[in-house]
Amino acid sequence: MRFYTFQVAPNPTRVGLYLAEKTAAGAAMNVENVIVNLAKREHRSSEHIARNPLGRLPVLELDNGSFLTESTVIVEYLEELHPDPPMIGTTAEERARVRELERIAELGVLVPIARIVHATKSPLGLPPNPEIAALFDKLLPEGLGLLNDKLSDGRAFLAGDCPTIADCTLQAGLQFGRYGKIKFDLPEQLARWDLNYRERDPALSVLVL
Ligand SMILES: N[C@@H](CCC(=O)N[C@@H](CS)C(=O)NCC(=O)O)C(=O)O
Repeated sequence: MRFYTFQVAPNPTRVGLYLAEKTAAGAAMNVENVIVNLAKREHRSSEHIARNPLGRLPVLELDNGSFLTESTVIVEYLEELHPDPPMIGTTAEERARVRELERIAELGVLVPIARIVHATKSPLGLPPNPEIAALFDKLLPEGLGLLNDKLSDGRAFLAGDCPTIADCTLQAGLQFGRYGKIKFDLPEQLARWDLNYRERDPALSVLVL
C-alpha cells in the first residue's frame, strides 16, 4: 500500500503518527510513504486529483490500485487489517470511548487550530481572516480543557496506559499550531501529556516541530 502524505499537515500527520505507533509496537504495516508537496501545490496536479477528486491529503492507495481518502477512514481500515496492538480499544465500550476522545481531539482542537492557522498564516496561501481566527480562538480552550480533564487522573495517554488514535489526532493538531506559531495555553495535564508524547520514538519519527 502507498500512503500519500506531507509533513506537518495535520490530517496526513494523524495517520502518519498512527502508522508509526503501530510499527513501533511490532505491527507489519507494509505501507510506503509518498510525499505530495502541498507547498508546491502538487495536491492539485491531475495525478493527485485522480487519487482524490477533492485534491486533499491524506490518501491511501490499496494494493488493488484503488484509493481511500479521509484520515479517520484510513485509520479505521488499517486497524481492521492490523488489530494488534489495538489503537481503538478492544471492547465495544472501549472503542466508543476512544472514538469519543478522537472526535473531541479533532473537532475541539485540530479543526480550531487549523482554522486559526489558515486564517492567520496559511501555508496554502489563503487570505487572512481575523473574524474566523477570533471565533476559533474562543472555541479552542473548551476542547483543550475537556481533554485536560480526561488526563487529570495521571494517565499517560488520552484513553489510558497505551496510545490510541485520539493521541495521534491531538498531537497532529498541536504540531500544526506550533507551525503556525499561534498562541494558546496548554493546561497543566495536557502540557505533561504533550512532553511525554513527543519524546517517544514513534512521535520523533514523524513530528518535525
Ligand atoms: N476530512 C479530511 C480533510 C483533508 C484535508 O483537509 N487535508 C488538507 C491537509 S491537512 C489538505 O489536503 N488541504 C489541501 C487543500 O485543501 O487544498 C481528512 O480527514 O482527511
